[in-house]
Amino acid sequence: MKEDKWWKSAVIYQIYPRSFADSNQDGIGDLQGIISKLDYLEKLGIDAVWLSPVCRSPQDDNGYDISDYQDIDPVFGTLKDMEELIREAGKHNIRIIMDLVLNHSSDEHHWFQEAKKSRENPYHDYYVWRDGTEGVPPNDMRAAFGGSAWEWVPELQQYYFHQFSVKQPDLNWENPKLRQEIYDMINWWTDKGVGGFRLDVIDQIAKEPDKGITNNGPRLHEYLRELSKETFQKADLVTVGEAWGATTELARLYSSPDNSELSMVFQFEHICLDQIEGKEKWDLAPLPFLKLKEVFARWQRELHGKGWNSLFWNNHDLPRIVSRWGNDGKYRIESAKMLAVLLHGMQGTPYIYQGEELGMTNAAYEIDEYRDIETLNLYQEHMEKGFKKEDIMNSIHAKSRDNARTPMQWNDEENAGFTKGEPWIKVNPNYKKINAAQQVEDENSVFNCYKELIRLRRKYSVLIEGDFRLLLAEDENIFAYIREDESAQLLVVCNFYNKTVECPLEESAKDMELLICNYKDVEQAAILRPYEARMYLQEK
Ligand code: TEU
Ligand code: CA
Repeated sequence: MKEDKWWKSAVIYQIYPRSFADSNQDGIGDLQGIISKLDYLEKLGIDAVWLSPVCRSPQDDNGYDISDYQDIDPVFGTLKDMEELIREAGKHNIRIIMDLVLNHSSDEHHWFQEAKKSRENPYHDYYVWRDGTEGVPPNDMRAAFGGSAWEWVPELQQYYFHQFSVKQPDLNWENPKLRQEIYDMINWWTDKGVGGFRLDVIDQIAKEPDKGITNNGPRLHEYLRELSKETFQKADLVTVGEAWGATTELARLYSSPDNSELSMVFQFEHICLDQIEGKEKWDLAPLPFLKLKEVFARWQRELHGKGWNSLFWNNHDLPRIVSRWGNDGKYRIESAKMLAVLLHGMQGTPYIYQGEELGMTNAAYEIDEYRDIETLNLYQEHMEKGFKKEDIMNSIHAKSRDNARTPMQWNDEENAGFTKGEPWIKVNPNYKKINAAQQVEDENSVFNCYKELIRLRRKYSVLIEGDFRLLLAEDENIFAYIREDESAQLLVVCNFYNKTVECPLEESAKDMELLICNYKDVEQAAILRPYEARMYLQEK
C-alpha cells in the first residue's frame, strides 16, 4: 500500500473522557477509566484515540475552557496518568491525539488573571480588548452560547471579546509572544509522545471583531503555516482542525499534501443540511437527500489527490446519527450499519465517536436532566422569547450536544457499567438493550460491523487510494458510489430509507465479490430492503 502517511489508512476513535469510563466512582469518566478500556479499543481495531480536553479547567464548557495547558484537570487524573495512558496505548498500537483549544482560554487561566489587572500588564494583549462605555458594546456580535460577544470589565473601562462563553475569552493571535507560548506548549506535549492534535475552532483564531469577522480571517493561513512549521512538522503527527467555515477550496489549503498546514479538517457542510437555510441548528428541517449525496461527492472529488478528507457522522457536539438520519426504532441495527458502510467506503480518515460503534441513540430527557451550557442557555433564551416549551424541547431532543454525552454503555449492570457512583449526567435508559458486552462477541452486532470495516480498510488499498464516482445521483432512496484504483473496483450501495426499493445496479454487481452486507442473507440483488447496505469488490 503506497499511502505516504500513517493516518491515511488509520481509523480514529473519539473519546469524551467525562462520559467514557469512571475508575474512582465520582460519576465522572477519567484517564484511568480509559486505560482500563484499551483492550476493548484494540479489539475494535482503531489506530488512534482523539481525547476531548483533559487539561486543567473550571469545566464551564466541559473542558473547552482551559486554565492550564500543561496540567491535567484533577477530575480526570494527573500528568502521571496521562503519561501512563500514552505509554499503555502505545503498547496496544494506539496513538493518543490531544484536543487543543487555541482560539480561547478559560478566564481562570493565569494569563487572563494577569491581563485583566491593567492595560499595561505584559499579558494584557494576550486577549482582545476594546475601550468603551458600559452598556454600549463595540458592536452587536453575538457569542455562540447566547448574549453579546463583548464582556465589560469596569476596572479597566474596557470590553473583552469572547466567541463562546463569558468564561472563554478569545486569545489574541496577533501577539507573537502569545503564539510562541502556544508553540512551546505544543512541543512540550509532542515530547511526551502524543501522536497528534485536534484543533478546536481553528478557523476562528484570525478573528477581526471590528469588521465582524469570526472564521476565515485574513491572517488565518499565515498563522497556520507558522504554527505547523514551529510544531507539527517537527514530528510524525496527525493534525485535524475543526473548521465550521471550511469550503473544499479552503480545505485544499488546510490539508495540502505539501504538509504546510494540517493533515485534514472537520468540515460541516453535510452536518448543516437538516436545518432551515441561514438559521440555527435548532430550526429543524428534513434532510435533503440528493443534496447530501452532492455534498459528499463534491468533497470526495475536489480533495482527491489535492488534500485529505475526514469522514464523520458524530462527535461530542452532534446528535447521534442513528437517531438523526437512521432509524433508532425497528431498524436501529440495520440503519446504524448502513451509515457505517456508507461512510467507511469513502476516501479519507474515518472517525468513530464513542458509542457510535454500538448504535447508541439520542436521549429525550426532561430539561432538568440536561447539563450542556449551550442547551441550557438556548432553553432560557427561547423561553424568555415566548417560544412554546414543546417546540423548544423538540429542538433540544433532536440537536442537544448532550445526546452525544450520555455515558458510554458498557454492559447491562447499574449505570451501564460506566460508574458505581452517581453519573454526572443520566445514563440513557436503553442501556440494557444497547451495550458493548452483548455486542463484542455477537458477529451480527453493530460493533462487529465497524470492526470488519476497519479490517477491510487495512486490507484493500482501493479504500485508501481509490477515486470516487457517485452513481444514481437523482435516485431519491439509494446512495451508491464506485471507488477505483489500479488494484480494484469497489461498489457501495445503500438504501438510505425505511422501505424496500429496486436496485438498478444488479448487473454491475453480478460478477463482484460481496465484502459486507447488513442483512444476514442477500436474497435478491435486484432489491434493497429497508436500510440495506452492501459493499462489493472486484480485484483487477
Ligand atoms: O465547537 C465549536 C462550535 O462552534 C460548536 O460549539 C458548535 O457551534 C455547536 O456545537 C453547534 O451546536 C468547539 C467544541 O467542539 C465545542 O465542544 C466547544 O463548546 C466550542 O468549540 C468552544 O470551545
Ligand atoms: Ca472519575
